[in-house]
Amino acid sequence: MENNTLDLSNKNVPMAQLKSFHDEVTRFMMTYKFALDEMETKIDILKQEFQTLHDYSPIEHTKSRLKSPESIVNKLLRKQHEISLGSIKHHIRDIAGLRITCSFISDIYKVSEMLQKQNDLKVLEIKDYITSPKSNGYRSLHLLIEVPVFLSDRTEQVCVELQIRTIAMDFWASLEHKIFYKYNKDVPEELLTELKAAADSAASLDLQMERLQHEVQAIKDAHDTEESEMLKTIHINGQQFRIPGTLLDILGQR
Ligand code: 0O2
Repeated sequence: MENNTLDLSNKNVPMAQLKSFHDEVTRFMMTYKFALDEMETKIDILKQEFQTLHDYSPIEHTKSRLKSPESIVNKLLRKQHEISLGSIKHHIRDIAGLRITCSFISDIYKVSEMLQKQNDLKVLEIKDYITSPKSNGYRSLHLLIEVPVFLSDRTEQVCVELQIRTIAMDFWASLEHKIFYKYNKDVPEELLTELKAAADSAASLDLQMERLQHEVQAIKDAHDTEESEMLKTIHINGQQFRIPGTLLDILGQR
């Protein structure tokens, strides 16, 4: 083992070397967990702030996951890269994954913009599978983000993959994922066609919900304007009061 590279073909790796590699991997994986913790805190802050100020949050829920060492090694082998920590850091950018589920498509872009504005985060890549869905119907907004993780003796820039999607997109993707693995990635053609049709239905449901949300918002805005126009400000003994204009009419103070 040199430069944290483990030679998988060598069946006689000394125990001490294996232990040292294990410790290195554990420290390495911890930085991804910390990056996820930071991102989850950021999302939670946005969620709470929105909920408090607007009585509504664009974020429904989040789910994080760390890629298992087994899937990391499998991905490296599949892509024919060397098995080392440097190689993992360089080639596997979805070790830390955070999925954010929103109610509406517009919320996805709202959340993405809010995160892009945070100046401690660096956006490395954006893949918009909503404006350009994959051929199987997969839709989601992917952001590859570098998060600074402040450790005791250094700061590590750690990559986190964000997938932001609606509830309908998430429902479709989790079912498609299950089917894909059930058929060992060899899904029958007719099922693929049905899955594509289901993805299109989910997309049109998202559009319909977005339209409904705009209508509800317009009604609420009109109602709020009407209410605020009806309230008048009066001053009594230096103090300011907001009371309905009709009451002022009755009191003859208008
Ligand atoms: P898991 O188990 O969710 O982690 P790469 O990451 O380099 O292998 P690529 O194509 O550059 O591949 O990445 P991309 O397109 O950003 O997609 C990576 C992740 O998005 C996948 O991770 C899935 O989580 C999700 N994804 C992408 N396409 C599909 C799809 O067609 N169906 C579903 N259900 N999910 C998809 P993993 O590692 O494949 O899986």
